[in-house]
Amino acid sequence: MQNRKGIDIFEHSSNKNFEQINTIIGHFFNLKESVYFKMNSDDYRDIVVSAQKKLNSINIIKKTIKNISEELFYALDTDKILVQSLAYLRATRPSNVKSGEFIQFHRESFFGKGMEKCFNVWTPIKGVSEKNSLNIIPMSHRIPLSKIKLKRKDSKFTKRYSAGHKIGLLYKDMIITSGVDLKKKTPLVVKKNHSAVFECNLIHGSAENKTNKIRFSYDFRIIRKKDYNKNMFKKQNFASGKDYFIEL
Ligand SMILES: O=C(O)CCC(=O)C(=O)O
Ligand SMILES: [Fe+2]
Repeated sequence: MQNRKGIDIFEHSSNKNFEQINTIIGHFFNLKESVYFKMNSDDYRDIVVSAQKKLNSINIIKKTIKNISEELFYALDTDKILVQSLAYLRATRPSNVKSGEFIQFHRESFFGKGMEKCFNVWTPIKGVSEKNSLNIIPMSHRIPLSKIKLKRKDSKFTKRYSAGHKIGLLYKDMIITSGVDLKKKTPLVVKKNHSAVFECNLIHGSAENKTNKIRFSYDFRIIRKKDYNKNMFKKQNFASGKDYFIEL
């Protein structure tokens, strides 16, 4: 982003996408919420994987970019971008019924080389409020990586190559132990029909769901072509089976 805060919020030029997304959510989550609250993690995550597949089959990334392209390309100062080959659907249950369905505070570069220059496109769908939204640490994109101390830990909730891994949950947690004042966390409030776009270096996460409804949102990453170096992304994206970043 060209602005100081490393974050911008863009309104979609049409709400047709949201209608389609809500139909998909309604189709895959057609039972009473209490049924999902009782489900074990494997069964629940399989449903999220299926809904995520459907969401990607309607080209949700392309449609989202199209809807915000005017402001986005202006902010990035280019329309030459690559996009993640798959969007993650987040369907986080209330934390009093299930834990381990949100990601701790992080930068994308904690998990993969080359991600320092990317941007997150994060879009709420349903049931998102300041009580369960993604949190950000304002201005944290300016903290040099060398100042941040991390502890790596196997996840208690998610195994590698599992359904959880497919929906973007981590099989290894990276816990920030110093260098960032996590007390400064602020909920990212994004209105209906809007997407937040923020620098991947802006520390974000900890979207624990303190409401009694499932929180639905989707997200993907983009990068300017000039900042992309294919050699940095040797691994394929496990969930899509494709390169991490692809042409729009
Ligand atoms: O929505 C979430 O819980 C995580 C989102 C995230 O980490 C991202 O968009 O990069
Ligand atoms: Fe993230």
